[in-house]
Amino acid sequence: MRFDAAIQGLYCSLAALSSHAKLRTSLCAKASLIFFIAAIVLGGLSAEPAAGQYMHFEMKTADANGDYLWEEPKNWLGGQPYYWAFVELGNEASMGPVHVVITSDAECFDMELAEAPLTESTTLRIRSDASLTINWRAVFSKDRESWLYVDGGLYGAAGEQVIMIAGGPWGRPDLGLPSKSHIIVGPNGEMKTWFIGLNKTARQPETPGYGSATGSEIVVNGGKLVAEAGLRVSTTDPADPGRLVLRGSAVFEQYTTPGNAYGANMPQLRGVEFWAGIWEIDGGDANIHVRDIYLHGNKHFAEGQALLKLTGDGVSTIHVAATADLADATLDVSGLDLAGPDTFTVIDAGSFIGTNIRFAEGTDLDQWSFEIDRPRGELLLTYTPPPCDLVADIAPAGDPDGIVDGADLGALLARWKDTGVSVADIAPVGNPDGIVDGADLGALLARWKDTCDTVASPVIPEPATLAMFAFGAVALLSRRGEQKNYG
Ligand SMILES: [Ca+2]
Ligand SMILES: [Ca+2]
Repeated sequence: MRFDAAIQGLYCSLAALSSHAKLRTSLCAKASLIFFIAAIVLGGLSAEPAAGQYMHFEMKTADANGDYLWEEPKNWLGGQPYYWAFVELGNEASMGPVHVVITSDAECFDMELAEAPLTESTTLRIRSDASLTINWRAVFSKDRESWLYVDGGLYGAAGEQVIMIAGGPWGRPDLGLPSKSHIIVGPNGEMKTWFIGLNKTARQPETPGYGSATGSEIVVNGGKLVAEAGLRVSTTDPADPGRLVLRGSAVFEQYTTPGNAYGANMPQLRGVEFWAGIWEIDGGDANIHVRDIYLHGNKHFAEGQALLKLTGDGVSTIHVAATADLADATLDVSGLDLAGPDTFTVIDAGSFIGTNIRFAEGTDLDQWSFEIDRPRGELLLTYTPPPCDLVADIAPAGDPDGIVDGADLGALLARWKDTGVSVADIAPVGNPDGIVDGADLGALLARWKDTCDTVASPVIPEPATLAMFAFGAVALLSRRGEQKNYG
């Protein structure tokens, strides 16, 4: 860290011990002031802007879309890139939401997004060819709901313990709205910092000035998320918890020994922590390598568990180098659509501490089971598809293939007018009448292209398809009739 930032960092470190955000900010701002006074006395930077200017980001004029562009560092603070600048995007002076696009490599010391009540729906986008580096701390949605799109890079300065908070504890109860942050990392986007917190809940409801932070989320759509020391998902309302979503080939990494992120009054980090939060992994292609995970109930209230939600057509393994503590967790597989019977490694850890995990309510236990292999440190999920029971799936004979198609139609027609016990006597369904006739043909066509997966919602063939098969059936039956006549 450079010298001037070190001075400021000293003040900010002292200030960080305070639980009062404004005090922290003002102390840090004071560090800026002291630095500038020192600089002026030394005669080195007398032409630089006054410290007060560091509190507000000077955006360029809005473009045709009404978006403000953060094109070059020189566009803010009098022509110099100031890595110690305090940037507020959406503050008291905005009198409404702002929409900012970062189009090149930018840097600042501290950032607050949607910092004041009128800034609801503020957006910040880091373009795919741009980056933003934070040198100390960022709070996205400090007061109000905001959206941050990371199509390029969002970085905490390398070697610094930079904290990024999504959903600050300053939500204004007077508006009845929580601060809520949405961070969306695009396919080529990368968010990398020392520590990430969702829905910071340092204050208790009885604390004066209490604000709620709920529903914040980080959605990684195939990009990369790195929280070196840890990521903590918390909430002030378990009915609207925070969530981390990994989609497609998203990468998620956490690897250093956790430290103490929030200050002296906060518990030690436990790597990747979910306090009544949702961890959703979609698609089965995510690449997850973390040091520790901790899935727990609500931090401040009795209700709520952490939810591990697996969706899509595959299961990604959570690789945990050290310990997995499933202190209080629910496993939701209702959104999983797997091809066939298989066993998947959901968690591959060095060891388990707690193993208090259960399926979500309503899970079909005939299809799903899990096993915790403590010696191996693995949570294994087994899927058994429902038995294939398609009334019209009669071919190949003796070994039906799970789909109602032309082979089944052929098998039925080959048994046309059979009486007695016949595999093709399928109608009336559930109470066959001992003859293979038009009713059976109709029952089969009504289940055309049914598979075991679609048996609950039969696909009705297009009228043209039906007509074609009806024609084919008549022709075939005619030939059968002819054969009979000549046979
Ligand atoms: Ca079949
Ligand atoms: Ca029948």
